[in-house]
Amino acid sequence: MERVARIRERLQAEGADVFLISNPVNRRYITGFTGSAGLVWISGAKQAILTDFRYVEQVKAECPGWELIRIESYSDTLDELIKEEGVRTLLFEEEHVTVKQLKEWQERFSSVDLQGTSGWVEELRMCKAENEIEHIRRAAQIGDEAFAELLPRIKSGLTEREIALELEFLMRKKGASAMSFAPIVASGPQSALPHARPGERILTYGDFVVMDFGCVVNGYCSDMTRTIVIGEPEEQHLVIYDLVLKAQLEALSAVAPGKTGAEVDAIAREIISAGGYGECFGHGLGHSVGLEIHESPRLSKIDNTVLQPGMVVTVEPGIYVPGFGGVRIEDLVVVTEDGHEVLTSTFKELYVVE
Ligand SMILES: [Mn+2]
Repeated sequence: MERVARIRERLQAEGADVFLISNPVNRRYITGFTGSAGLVWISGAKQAILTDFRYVEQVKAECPGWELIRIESYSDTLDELIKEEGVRTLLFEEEHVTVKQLKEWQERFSSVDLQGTSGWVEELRMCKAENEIEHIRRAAQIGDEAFAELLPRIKSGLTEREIALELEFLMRKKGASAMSFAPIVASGPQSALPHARPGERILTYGDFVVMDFGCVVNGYCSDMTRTIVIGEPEEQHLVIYDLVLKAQLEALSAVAPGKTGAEVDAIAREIISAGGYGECFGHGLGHSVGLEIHESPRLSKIDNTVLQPGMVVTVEPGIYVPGFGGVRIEDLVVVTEDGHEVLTSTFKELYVVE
């Protein structure tokens, strides 16, 4: 209940009575409830989950220590709670309440000061506890194992879609409950699009093939990317690949508590720029990963958050040359007390499909 205590401290500091959670991911993080509908009410005196008939038994099983309030109408229940607790100031998550919802609350609870907040739970989520890291570690391991099984089967003549399907199948078979996102398999000129969708393109000699994928274990995501080449690489393949790999290794080794995301990003960016491909690396170096695939802080030019132990981030520089192809290499890494631990264990030397 450490997480609720942190919310209550903040409520007190703000002089507010209630914090209302409507983001499903934050709801899960704070209460353990994995269902798809509900509100969380945290006041000084009460911590309750408001949900409907469908989730009553699930809340009882998943959320010891939480009061369950079964609703017929959320607004009616909120009205009752506001009166019961004499609420004057209610804080809500402004990124997860619609304009329509807010208008309804403002009309109905006209005596209450309704204030939007941003990032309260997301900030708590930034540093992962050991059990959260354990789930991410397992998800990363499944990604490694799936890739190791897939790799010897990749050959020219297969389509991107067939490879993506196989990756998904292997990860599910090894225990993943879902994909972190639909796997990206991008070949040849398509690999120059950082977030290409796998299509019917057939793998051909001379192609780079970028594979970016991850899976979910107990709600927690993993993320990794490897790039291979079909047939003997040419000079440009080798130059680009080596540059991305060098940038990735240098940036990865710099990940440590006390560094900022911008500092780690700059290490990779300088290497790629010095190699003459600065214009071809147009995205940030990485992002945090947890219950969601993209979390804060980011490793990017514009994020000055100081890295702390327990943060889990990706390091994924890339070079994308329109018409030719692209390379991205991505590992998942935990910031530790004295540096970092890399969760992705797949090799990074250029793999050539004969
Ligand atoms: Mn990523």
